[in-house]
Amino acid sequence: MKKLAIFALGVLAANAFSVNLVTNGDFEAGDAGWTTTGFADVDDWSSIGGPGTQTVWLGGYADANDTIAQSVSSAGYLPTATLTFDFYFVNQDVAGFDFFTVEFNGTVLDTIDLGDNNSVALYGPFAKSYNVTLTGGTDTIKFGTTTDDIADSSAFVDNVALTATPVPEPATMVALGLGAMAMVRRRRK
Ligand SMILES: [Ca+2]
Ligand SMILES: [Ca+2]
Repeated sequence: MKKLAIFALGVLAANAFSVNLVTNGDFEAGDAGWTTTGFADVDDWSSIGGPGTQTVWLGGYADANDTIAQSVSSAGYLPTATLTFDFYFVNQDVAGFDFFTVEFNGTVLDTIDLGDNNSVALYGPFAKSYNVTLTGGTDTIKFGTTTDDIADSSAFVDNVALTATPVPEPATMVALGLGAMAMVRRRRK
């Protein structure tokens, strides 16, 4: 019973204090907080993203190598975190030469083939979610799209969040412990 109570409090604490470390993850402030290369284009793609109007477009032209990245400080946060975002793509290829990648601290978390049936159709939104490990220092989220020289597929990203949990303060730990003990005592009466 005591273990259960402490576990329940721990879960409550984790949920109550989780925070998003990403700045301007919905791109409504343009590319503020983000670093872009190539022709990564934050603009009004309200027919694709949302809520809001601003979304980032990667690819969509020949020999594209577009990236958008953001570094955040994870000092004071537990290592276990979740990277989430909304993903859309326009398929415009016949042989799978256009790719979207998700990287965290230089490690590729996912590679998505954007082209294999030349449908020129919009797919999405797909709610993407990845478990990541924070360093407690600086962590970098990066999205990229590469295309070959014909049939130029596109990727769109919106609503990026890196959800982390602060390391509990000693005072919080004591309070949780006392709370758990109090719960156990009440149950024993
Ligand atoms: Ca947006
Ligand atoms: Ca292509």
